[in-house]
Amino acid sequence: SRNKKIESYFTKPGVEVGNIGLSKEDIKTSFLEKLFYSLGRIPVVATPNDLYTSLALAVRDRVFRKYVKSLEQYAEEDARGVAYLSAEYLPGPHLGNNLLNLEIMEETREALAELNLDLEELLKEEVEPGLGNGGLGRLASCYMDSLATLGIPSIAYGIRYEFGIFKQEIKEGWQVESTDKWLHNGNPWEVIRPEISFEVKFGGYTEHTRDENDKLHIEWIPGSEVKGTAYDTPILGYQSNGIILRLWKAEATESFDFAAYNLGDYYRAVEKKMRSENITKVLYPNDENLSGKELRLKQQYFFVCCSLQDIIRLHLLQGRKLESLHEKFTIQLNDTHPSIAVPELMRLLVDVYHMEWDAAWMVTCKTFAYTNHTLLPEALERWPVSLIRNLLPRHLEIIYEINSRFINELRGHNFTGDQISRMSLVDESGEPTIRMAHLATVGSYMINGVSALHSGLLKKQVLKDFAELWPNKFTNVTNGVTHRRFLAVSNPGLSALLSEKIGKDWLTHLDKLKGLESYSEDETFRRKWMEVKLENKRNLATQIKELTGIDINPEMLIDVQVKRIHEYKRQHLKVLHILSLYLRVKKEKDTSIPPTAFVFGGKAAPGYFMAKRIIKLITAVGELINNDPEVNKILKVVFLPNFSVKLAQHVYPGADLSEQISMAGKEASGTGNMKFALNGALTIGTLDGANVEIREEVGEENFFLFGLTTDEVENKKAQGYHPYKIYAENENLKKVMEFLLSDELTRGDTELFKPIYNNLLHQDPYLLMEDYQSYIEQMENVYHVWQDREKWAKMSILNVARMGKFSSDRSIQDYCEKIWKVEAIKV
Ligand code: 8GP
Repeated sequence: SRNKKIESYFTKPGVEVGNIGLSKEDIKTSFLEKLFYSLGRIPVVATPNDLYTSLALAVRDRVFRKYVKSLEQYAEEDARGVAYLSAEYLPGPHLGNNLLNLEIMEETREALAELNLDLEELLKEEVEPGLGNGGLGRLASCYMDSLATLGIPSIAYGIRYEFGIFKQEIKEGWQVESTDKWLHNGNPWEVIRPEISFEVKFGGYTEHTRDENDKLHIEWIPGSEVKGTAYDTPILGYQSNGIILRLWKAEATESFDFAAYNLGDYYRAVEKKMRSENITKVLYPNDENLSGKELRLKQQYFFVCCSLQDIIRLHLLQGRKLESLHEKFTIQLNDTHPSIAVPELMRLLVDVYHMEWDAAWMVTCKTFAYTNHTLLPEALERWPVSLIRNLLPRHLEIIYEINSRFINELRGHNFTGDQISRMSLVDESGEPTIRMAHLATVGSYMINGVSALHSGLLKKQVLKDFAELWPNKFTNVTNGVTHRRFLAVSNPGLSALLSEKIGKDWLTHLDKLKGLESYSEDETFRRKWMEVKLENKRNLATQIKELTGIDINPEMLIDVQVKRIHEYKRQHLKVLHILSLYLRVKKEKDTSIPPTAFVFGGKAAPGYFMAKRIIKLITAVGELINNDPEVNKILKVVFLPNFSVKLAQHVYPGADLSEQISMAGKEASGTGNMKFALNGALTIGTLDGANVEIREEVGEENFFLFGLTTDEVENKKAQGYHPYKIYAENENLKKVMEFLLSDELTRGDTELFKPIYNNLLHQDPYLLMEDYQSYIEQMENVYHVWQDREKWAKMSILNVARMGKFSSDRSIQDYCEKIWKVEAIKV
């Protein structure tokens, strides 16, 4: 009856609880109410953070209002839903996005202006949650935006890291890391749910006993326990529903101190508490590389265990049986990081809920689906058997049981011994390890890669034998990005121009951009297009000045490569090109090169030696070029420190050229490539990841292609690759390479770039030497087109017009149709 009463508030037409109106006056009143009554502040003493927090709280009320509405409806319809499990999220700042989605950007701006406040200033105050490393985490957040917008019943689970991805500073040209204290000023977007908390066990041993009927019972006697508590952040869709991002924080269990306190050992009790809380202290900053650390496995199990218990709680709350879990929930594994969920669900069903193994296995493999995000061998997760035995003894038994049944099945299919040992969940070639990608594959009903090329390679390489066994379990879902954040919010100039020409439908149907194509022939439109771009370039130049002190002339060609620093992404190939230009200007007095600003940004994993050297190389080239009056009118080199979603939102709109130059076969998809093109940058790139599909969509004549294809790379490597030979035969490349060791660049420290030099000359695993010449030539072509601004503008318009496919709305629709079989419920 309590519920009925509350519901009646929502169902009575026109009746609202509290002040959640959307008019300027409503927003102003709410804002002041929050300042006075939630924060206890008056305007004269309010700090910028107080003002930002008040606005955020006022907006959050409106977001929650949408969320509770959707919740009501989802519950009523008893709909099938999605649980998204990801160890990483990179939501970016919430405020601007929520204002867009509530359609109150202008009302809010005006409300604040009447109070003599500037919305832009308050937006700057927000510290974003850096709870991810890069592509994978940002993708998860784009998908939340689309899940909410499309009205897909869903919930996303993850870890509430107290310290997110480290803060990057550049000191004397080197990356220096410091902790990211994103919660320092409080977090107005989250709500703690003290009563949604679960216990998570670690260590200990298992006890096997038989009852009077000879039925086996297995009990896990843990060595320690922690508690996970839910922190909810509502994520709003455009003009529509909201969904919840539920992040778990580790705490000590109530009983943590019991024994120790009784013994009067206060310090030991507190130490135990601290150890529990350590689990969610910090995000591992490795992108596409393993840390192999015990704490990382603890994090993975911790959040998976809490999330599965929560899913089961929600399922049972609706009065359903566990046997139907897979009918009501599908659980998406964002890479293998949450793949311990497979044995964990088995443990819950069999040990805790006493289901028979076969029935439990049926439910489990119909519940999970797995997305692979990388083929890099160093990123494929493997955990030592010994580590799992110590930390999760019961799970190891379950994994062995799954494996032995799986191997029996393979024998039944007449697989050879070789194939079986390749496919086994346990790799026994060295120290025994569990192959998490195999575990995820065996435990899932569908497996997908993130671009057409990558999904194909997944079936040819990493999961080849599995694809032969279960061809129908494999599919592709090409990544997408939310154009609402990455175009509507971050590029208001271009958005306004688009809406003026083709209306606002593109906000929910990105393929409507097609309507723009014909305007590429319209001279007046092209002029407006270029004006908008120039304005965005001015904005970017201002950011660059603020962050680095470097002056950029906004008229220059702005050529950008922002992404994690990794050898396979080949930031150093870009550097070789820049050096070739430098030598032309400096030594050959060539003044024909169009003025260009080369902008880099991205973090290197703190333990990744080569990546950190590459940053130093970029900044050293920058020092040399930016301070040389003979060169710096033509060339500028910038390294933007601490690349983040917030900074990215300034970068994409201001770019002319997007660098997507990874070695073919290595970049699973890429999503930055989509964000650039959506903002009118042209792409120079290889046939890698989603570049292939972007080029297909925008037309090959509107894309600057270079480099070997995946097949050519494979053949080259198979034949024996000799980078030194290429170097020796290319005079220009030779000069550029030798310059890496020059005093001019290294200021006498000739060892500085030797590791890069030697690596490229003698190993060159990512074929920079091979692709160098074709890259240089294609860059010449870029310059050639750039001289003809009308043509450039035409190509830019066509790029934007043809980006419809790369909305994350389309990706989520694909997931719904090809994998989840979930339907939208619009509120
Ligand atoms: C990335 C891929 O490298 C990128 O090509 C793709 O667009 C993106 O995932 C989204 O699918 N992979 C990762 O970010 C990754 O594997 N990160 C894990 C270690 C954190």
